[in-house]
Amino acid sequence: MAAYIVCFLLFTVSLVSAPAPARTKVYRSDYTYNKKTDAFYKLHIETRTERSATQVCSVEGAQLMIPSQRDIIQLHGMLKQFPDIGNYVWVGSDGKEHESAEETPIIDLSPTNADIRTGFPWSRECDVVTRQGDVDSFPCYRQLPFICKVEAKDAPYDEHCHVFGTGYKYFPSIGSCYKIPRIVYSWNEAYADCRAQNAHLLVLNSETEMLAVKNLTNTELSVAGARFAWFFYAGFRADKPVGNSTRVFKTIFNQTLEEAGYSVWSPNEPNNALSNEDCGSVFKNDGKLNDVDCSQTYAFVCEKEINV
Ligand SMILES: *[C@@H]1O[C@H](CO)[C@@H](O)[C@H](O)[C@H]1NC(C)=O
Ligand SMILES: *[C@@H]1O[C@H](CO)[C@@H](O)[C@H](O)[C@H]1NC(C)=O
Ligand SMILES: *[C@@H]1O[C@H](CO)[C@@H](O)[C@H](O)[C@H]1NC(C)=O
Ligand SMILES: [Ca+2]
Ligand SMILES: [Ca+2]
Repeated sequence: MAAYIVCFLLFTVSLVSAPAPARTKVYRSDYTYNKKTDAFYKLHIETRTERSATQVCSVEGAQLMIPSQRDIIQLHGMLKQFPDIGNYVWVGSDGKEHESAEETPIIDLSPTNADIRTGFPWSRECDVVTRQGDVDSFPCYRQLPFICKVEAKDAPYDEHCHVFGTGYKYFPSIGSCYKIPRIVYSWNEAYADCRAQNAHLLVLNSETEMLAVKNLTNTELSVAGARFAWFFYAGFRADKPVGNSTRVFKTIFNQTLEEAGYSVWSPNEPNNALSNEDCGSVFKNDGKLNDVDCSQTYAFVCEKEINV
């Protein structure tokens, strides 16, 4: 009964809120739109150095938010949902000098002002916004949450592949678009990133598709920072085995590899090295499958079917 009432209310509300605006502004599903600034935002609560944060924003088609007053209001609202992530968030430089928010230690081993002026990397300061809405600075190598922003007019959308991103390559023989984002992530992060772009982690459905993807992984420049450069995360992983039953690998669409249409493992795989290789990857050399540790960072392939 209660469920019925909720359904009814939702239905009524959706009727009332129609008609929708002529063109709804949408971007990656992990970005929030702000009408006042006509821009999209994502507060990353995971911590990174300023340099690494800049890279993540860029891979998402955005940039580290250079804060205007309205942007700071947006950030303030977002921060309220996360009372426990500390007081500082990396933002892009507004070109002005700001006070350092870091307290000076009693014994100051940090470089002198002279060092700062000569630009030693360990003394470089980058901009943060505090919970109170002030712009301060912090040593750039510190790991902090960060906020990315892209103006609606600059937010990339690929009309052909129907994805929120650039650089997708269409393979007519497969009917899918593929991209290797220029960043390395854990399996979960890679899964989330493809999904947010309206794509998904690669699922191989045929030998032909394997060959096309092998071509892609062998022609694109390798992505720096991977645990091993010759593996790319793909959209399958093992269920936790019950008792001593054998592990079953399933795709992100809940199919076995056989059901999906491609199940050829690289020689001696899956080997479950260190008993923790529950995530799927494709091997650059032969295009075939390998199990890897889900927490390691690897490059990955996003896929979007367009003939459906
Ligand atoms: C990849 O595909 C291109 C174009 O179809 C082809 O010219 C090239 O030889 C292929 N490369 C590999 C490594 O298969
Ligand atoms: C599981 O392993 C245990 C101990 O290694 C063994 O006694 C048992 O028979 C196995 N069960 C099955 C279903 O293979
Ligand atoms: C996945 O498939 C299995 C067997 O085909 C089914 O029992 C299970 O409910 C499915 N899981 C989800 C989340 O759909
Ligand atoms: Ca596929
Ligand atoms: Ca393995």
